[in-house]
Amino acid sequence: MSLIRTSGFMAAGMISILAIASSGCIIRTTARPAHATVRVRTNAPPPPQAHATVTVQAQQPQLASGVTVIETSCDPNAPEICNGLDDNCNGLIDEGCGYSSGNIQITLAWNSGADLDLYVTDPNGQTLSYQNTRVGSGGHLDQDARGACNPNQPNNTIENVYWEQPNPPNGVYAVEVHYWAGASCSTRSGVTNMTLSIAVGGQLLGSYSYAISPDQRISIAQFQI
Ligand SMILES: [Ca+2]
Ligand SMILES: [Ca+2]
Ligand SMILES: [Ca+2]
Repeated sequence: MSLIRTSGFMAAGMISILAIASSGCIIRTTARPAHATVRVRTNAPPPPQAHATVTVQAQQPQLASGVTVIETSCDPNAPEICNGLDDNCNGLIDEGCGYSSGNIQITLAWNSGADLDLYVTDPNGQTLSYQNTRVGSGGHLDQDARGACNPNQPNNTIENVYWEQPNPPNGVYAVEVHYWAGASCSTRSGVTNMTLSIAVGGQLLGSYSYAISPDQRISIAQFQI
């Protein structure tokens, strides 16, 4: 077991959120405190160094207009529903919904018939999306939704990315969302409320809410491990 405490942005073992946000949750209205520290126990299987512990430090988020941080009320007895949030506060987003968690999980959910697309770029510069569902670092987009407005699938307003590798590469992960505007079946939904949640090492780093417009592409968050 090792304990790594870091303060520099590029230091190994640190995860920093450069998320766009103010606060909320059931919605706070003030910014997430800078330098909040969260301890994460990785759930990587042995060996080596099973159950290594790292300290995660969130830096001052970079805020963008219109984005809020969602803070779910933490109830371990709550039912986990398929909504892009960690309802039961166990660090896994939507477990049991047919898509996977891992040492990195990023889940997008929305509430209209629009076709939103999740993009996650790994530290190697490879981007996961519906067009490229696996990358060499172990990332996998295992839940794609509303492709060309397809309504015939479970959880058809949720997209999910996770890392199958127990030890994803260190570096910066960048998360973007695009509102596909290639057909009226998508754009007629107009401005759409979406939620993005990120978990690393079995710890929820944050959930973010944003109202996205047709054809908009937004960089929601970057984090570093
Ligand atoms: Ca959960
Ligand atoms: Ca949930
Ligand atoms: Ca989609």
